[in-house]
Amino acid sequence: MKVLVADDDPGSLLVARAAVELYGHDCLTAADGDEAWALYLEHQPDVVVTDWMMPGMDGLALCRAIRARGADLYTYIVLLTSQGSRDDVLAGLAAGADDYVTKPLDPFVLHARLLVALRVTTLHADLAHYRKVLSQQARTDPLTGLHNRLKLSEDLEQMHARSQRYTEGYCVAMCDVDNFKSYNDIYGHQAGDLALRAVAGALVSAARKSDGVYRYGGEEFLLVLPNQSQLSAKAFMERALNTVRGLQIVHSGDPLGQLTLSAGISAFTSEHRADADTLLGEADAALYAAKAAGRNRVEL
Ligand code: GH3
Ligand code: MG
Ligand code: MG
Ligand code: MG
Repeated sequence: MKVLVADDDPGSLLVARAAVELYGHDCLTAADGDEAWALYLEHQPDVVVTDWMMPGMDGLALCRAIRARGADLYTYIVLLTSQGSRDDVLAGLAAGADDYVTKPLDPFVLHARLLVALRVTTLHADLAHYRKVLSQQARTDPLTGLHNRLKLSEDLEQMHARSQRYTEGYCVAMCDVDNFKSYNDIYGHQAGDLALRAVAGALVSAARKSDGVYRYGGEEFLLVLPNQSQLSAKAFMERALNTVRGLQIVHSGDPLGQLTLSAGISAFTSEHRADADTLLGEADAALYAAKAAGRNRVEL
């Protein structure tokens, strides 16, 4: 572990450093609270062992500053206190310290505390990792690997807020696979799943990095296209539909003999400052029009 020791008494600092290094940890030292805080920010140590009374920022203020950051990784804090100061101990733990050792420091006692510190920081790192994995999983569609509706609603909210502020336009495109029920009926659901994955991949490959591609529902996909006019979005979606046709997925139940996509587009512009739900409704209506006009096309 990386351990930061802060103490204004050079003798105590030496003893603490020797103990930390004896038990195989890396040690950083600070001669006062301000230096400790600067080193903390720079090096993100796993453990901080800090004296209470120091010039400048004292140990308690250091504890509070570390806890106030609420960083993803947990810093285990051990307070160095003088003997017989029971109130200090309570105040220190209340300020955010996890444990305390009394001075003069016994290297073995610090070693014992660092064992606990390792267990606690490892546990916190695991939790942070699982939180991240779960958060990603909750926003991902398992079949296609695309973003799902939860992520869409979050992204749309952000996109909308930004557009309101800077009056940047953006478009949403609702896509739906044509005659997909009969594709499943003819080729089976497993083949249907594979086709959906291929379509998702084609849409991603057609999209720019800043575009968002989401699985909206069963065989429905939604694209969020920032900084596009309705016309440029239409040209873009026509290319995307072409990319899907380029997959050449044979579909005997489709008039064209292959799997195709229909799309409807709606735009947020300075003249049409509709909220996200309205835009989705308009894109859906345009999609319906594309279906009614014969499928395999884009409508505004
Ligand atoms: P249209 O051209 O009007 O869109 O006709 P359609 O047959 O595609 O429309 P419909 O809504 O009747 O059918 C959608 C089909 O998509 C029905 C459903 O079984 C299928 N589907 C939805 N989600 C999945 C999925 O995850 N996997 C598979 N294999 N099929 C799915
Ligand atoms: Mg001191
Ligand atoms: Mg559908
Ligand atoms: Mg369909």
